[in-house]
Amino acid sequence: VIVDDASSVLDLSTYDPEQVRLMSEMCILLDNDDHPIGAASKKACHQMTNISKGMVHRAFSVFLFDSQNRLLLQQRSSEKITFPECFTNTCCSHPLATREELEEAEQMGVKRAAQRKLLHELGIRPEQVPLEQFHYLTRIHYVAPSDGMWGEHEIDYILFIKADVDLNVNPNEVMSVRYVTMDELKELIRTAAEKSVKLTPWFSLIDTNFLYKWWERLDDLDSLKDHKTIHRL
Ligand code: DMA
Ligand code: MN
Repeated sequence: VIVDDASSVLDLSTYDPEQVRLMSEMCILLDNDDHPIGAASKKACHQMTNISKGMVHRAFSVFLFDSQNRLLLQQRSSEKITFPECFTNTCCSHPLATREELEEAEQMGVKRAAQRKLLHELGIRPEQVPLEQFHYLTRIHYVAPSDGMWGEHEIDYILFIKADVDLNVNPNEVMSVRYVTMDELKELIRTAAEKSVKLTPWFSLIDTNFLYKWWERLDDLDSLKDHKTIHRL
């Protein structure tokens, strides 16, 4: 299946041109059990009209911790078409429908995509985040509307990495960054609504269901890895 944009009539002219350009990236279409069944543009994958028909794509979410075990958060830029200005985990995106990023052995495809986007969004050089240092924990399957037209419907690979990195933030992607301790993140989330701080839905889901039990065991993640289950949240 190749879904191209001929079938997609949504007008993007009111959005940021760089973010519009990225909407033509080709994402990996999946069945509900994470088997690739084709490719479709990022634009098509994130349209609620397609999501309502069951279209689901592959994604990853990176959680990067420094040597003091603090988590790097990002606030998405106002230019983002989905979930602008929301606070979220270090970096999220999609492996592309290319040979390199489709590779499933050792989850090399999603790890390559993670390295590519850590550089693109945050300016983190690949040698500071080597592929073999990503810990793949598990997968979550979720659907979440953004606004009327746009949303997410993904099977999301959760990747943890511990690394001290140099940042060179891309302002088209990221409005701000901040390292937080566990207590600081709990406080941020507890007070988010009253302070009008917006959080992405996937970050809230991971926070509620998994984050702290993994974070407490950062130096011993192997026993927590679950590569069989797709958690339907
Ligand atoms: C998509 O993230 C991935 C997840 C897990 C929601 P994104 O909207 O930040 O993707 P991109 O950076 O490619 O726009
Ligand atoms: Mn997506």
